[in-house]
Order: sequence, then C-alpha cells, then structure tokens
Amino acid sequence: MNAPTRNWIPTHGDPYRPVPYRPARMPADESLARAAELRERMDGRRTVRQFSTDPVPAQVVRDAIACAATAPSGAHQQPWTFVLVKDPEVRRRIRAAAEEEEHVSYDGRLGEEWLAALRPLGTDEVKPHLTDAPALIVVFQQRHWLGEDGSKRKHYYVDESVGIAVGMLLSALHLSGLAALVHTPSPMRFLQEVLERPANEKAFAVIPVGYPAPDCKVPDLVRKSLDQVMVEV
Ligand code: IYR
Repeated sequence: MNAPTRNWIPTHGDPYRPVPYRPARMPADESLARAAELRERMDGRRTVRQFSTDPVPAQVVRDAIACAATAPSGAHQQPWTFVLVKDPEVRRRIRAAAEEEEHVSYDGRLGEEWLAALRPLGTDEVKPHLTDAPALIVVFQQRHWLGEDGSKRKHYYVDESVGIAVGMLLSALHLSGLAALVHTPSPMRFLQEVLERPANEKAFAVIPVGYPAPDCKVPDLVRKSLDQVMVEV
C-alpha cells in the first residue's frame, strides 16, 4: 500500500515542478478482463433505502473515504470534507431535521412534476435509513478556502469536483461490499449546524452506509443500454 509520504500544504502560487509518472502498462488482455469484471460488479450496485442495523467495519468506510479523496479536483484544491457519523444520537438529530424538511417537500414544495418523477422510486418523507444505517457520510463542499486568520481564497469547479469524489466514494463502498444511498434533503443547512461545520462548508449529500436489510426491496429499475448512453464517432 502506498502510504502518503508527505503532508499536504496549500500550493497556491507555487511554481510548476513536475515529477516523472511511469505506471507499468497493463497488458491489453488483463485490461479487458478487469474492465469486463468491473462492469459487471458495478452493474450489481443498487441504491438501498432499507438498511440492516448491523455494524460495518469502520475501517472499510474510512478506506472508501480515502479513495474518494483521491478524486481529481479543480486546481487540485480538494474542496471536500467527509464527516463520518457513527454516533446514534447525532444520526437521530439528522433524521429528525431531515424529515421535517422532507415533510414540507413531499407536502407540496416539490411540485406535481417532481413528485411524478419520484413515484417509481417509492420515496417519501420518512427516512428510517438515517438511523438504521450504522454510519452516515455527510459530504461537505468547501466553497472557498479559509485560512486560520480568516482569509479566503476562491475554489474552482467545486460542484464538479465534489460530484466526482462522491462517485468514487460510491464505487469504493460498493466494491468493498457495502450498500449506500445518496440522500439530498433540501434545504440542507441544518447539517452544517448539527455537525458544527465552518462557514466555508456547504452540505452536498448525506450518504447512509451499511448492509441491506434482510427484507430489503429496491425499485424494478432498468438502466439505459450502452447504445443509449454512448455515441462513438
Ligand atoms: N430529497 C427527497 C426527494 C428526492 C429527490 C430526488 I431527484 C430523488 O432521486 C430522490 C428523492 C428525498 O430524499 O426523499
């Protein structure tokens, strides 16, 4: 395993000092086999809304977060914070606040068109996964960098960067045998308050993580075929 050998410090304004990058080239037959296996494993991922309360190995979740934090980001600013919430009392508070907002959403704030889009997913304002799942990863985006003296510096492509990191997080969790859900209560301001995050951070998603409940069901969804999502020229 490649343990980090240097601590990150801000590089703003540093000169370009490239270093060699010479990864061993993977033989094509091995690439093909790995790609096909990965494709099949990723196709087995499902968003889960009914979680077992069984604990998960915390280190698996930490390793998945470490994978997510390898994501590319605008100007390599790594504008993310992942809060791993295991404390049941904090999960209860997040659930109560999320359900309060979701109640208003499902009661009309979303509007008929949005509700119709959600109907096949069977979602509603009751969010048991927030307390059943043994861990929540609350992802925050850092809208700007905040120095210890209160100075600010703009971050670039924050939505894109954090979105890529969350994609890598979901892949890492799934490939490590854990189920997850991307939950985006709206508005999400309460998360900043409950988790006491600094003013430069804005909640991006709440990701319950765990094992599916023994009686877990998922919507009967069909993915678009490769032909429907890819154009080759
Ligand atoms: N945030 C709400 C509603 C919701 C919105 C979308 I778009 C979804 O794909 C699923 C749910 C909720 O969590 O229920």
